[in-house]
Amino acid sequence: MGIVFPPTFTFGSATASYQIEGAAAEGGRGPSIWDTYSHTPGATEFGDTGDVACDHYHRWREDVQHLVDLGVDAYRLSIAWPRVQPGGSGPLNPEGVAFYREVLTALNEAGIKPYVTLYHWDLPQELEDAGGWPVRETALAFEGYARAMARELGDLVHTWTTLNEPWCSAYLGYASGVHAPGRTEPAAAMAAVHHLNLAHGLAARAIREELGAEARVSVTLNVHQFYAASDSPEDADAVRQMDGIANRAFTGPMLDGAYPEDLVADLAEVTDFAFVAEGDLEVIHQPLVALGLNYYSTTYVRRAVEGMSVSDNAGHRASTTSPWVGVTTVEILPPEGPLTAMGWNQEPRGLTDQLLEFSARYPGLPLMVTENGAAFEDEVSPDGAVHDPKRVAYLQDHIAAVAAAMEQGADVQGYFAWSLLDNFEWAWGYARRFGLIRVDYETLERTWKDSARWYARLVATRELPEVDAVG
Ligand code: PNW
Repeated sequence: MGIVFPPTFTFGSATASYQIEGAAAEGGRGPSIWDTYSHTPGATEFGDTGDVACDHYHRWREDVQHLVDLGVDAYRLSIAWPRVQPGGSGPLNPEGVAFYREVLTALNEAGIKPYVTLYHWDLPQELEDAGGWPVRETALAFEGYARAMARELGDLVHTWTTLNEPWCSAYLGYASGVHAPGRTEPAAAMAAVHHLNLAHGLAARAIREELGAEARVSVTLNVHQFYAASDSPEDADAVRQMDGIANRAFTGPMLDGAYPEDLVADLAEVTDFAFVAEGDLEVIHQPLVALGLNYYSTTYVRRAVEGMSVSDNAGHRASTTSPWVGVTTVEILPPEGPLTAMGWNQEPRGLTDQLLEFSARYPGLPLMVTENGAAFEDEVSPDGAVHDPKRVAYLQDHIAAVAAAMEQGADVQGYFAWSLLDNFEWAWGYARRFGLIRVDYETLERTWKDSARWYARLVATRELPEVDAVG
């Protein structure tokens, strides 16, 4: 018999607004930084944009039916801020709010718990024009938006997630520039880190002010799971430094109430942290019902003499500017083993380690795996079936890794497969497919891959079957 998950464990799947909705200029939606960026020549693979994406805006009923057929307990979706508040502040767009009310109502009627992310990277363009995340006003605008959503949708949302992966928003958006808005300003990226942290705290507080102390509020981080290339103290220090800039820059203020001293010292030549105003750290340090972790792969680092590799295992398109602000003497080793189509390694033990490390460091804070999955070059059989054994093996091994952490005492409450559908994979456009369900971008037809059938069986039985290891 395989591993059995308790009935209280939440199995779900996840998407994000810009990656699936399309209808970019419909229903009163305003432009976001991803509209601007994806329409900039050379920014995305093949010039792909989210103008149509999976056309979920028009096909959402069908997609909810797929969730029903998968049998998932929960669905993690995000709200497009410019769809509900086109300018990022000021009046709401009733048509946009009505769209999400309809979707959320259908989910509730189907018994699927909506996990709603307020920010999965589609910042209203007007706010970027006024400075974007490097300026404090953006965090204040986010508080207003979060409060408005709590009022408008609070009766329909199971769990609120303030931000998705602020690491990507700050460092890919403002340091390496491979994500919108495509800026390459390391000092501004650090200001963005802080204003994203502040936005999280302000939003968490506002949601509880609107809905009561028992409102379920969380945040999702892409914690990088670093390992040292050797057991030398130098390489251990490389891990410490990378963990500081990548992970503790967020977990420090959010979970411990302060920026780590070693991070502040490491960044002395980049920033003096003058953007931290009196009282900010108290605002950011909010109680959470759970911490969301998005996990895909591991990263090996070593201390280098000078300069660092820009082949940084991030699976994004080449940039000459590093996302690793202030880091000049760390080298990221090339990933090893069978890689996914993103060029990411497959190392499930990293997920077990990460869950155990967080449960040891933050006892009493439940954990949720809010994204996990893999892109592979799926093949469509002549009969139309999509056999994706590598994705099945990846999911199998990583869900087993979650179970291993739980057996060792980690309080993991759920797992969301990324993604429900093939979708707009940011800078990679439609050239990378993460879906359980295939999308034909000509016809927009949805086809279940083998992994979708496999996942539906897992959700129904709660039992992880034995399969071959990752190959
Ligand atoms: C996450 N990196 O993105 C996002 O939350 C999803 O929207 C996305 O589709 C998924 O993972 C797969 O990529 C990331 O460069 C994008 O390290 C880039 C990186 C990490 C996560």
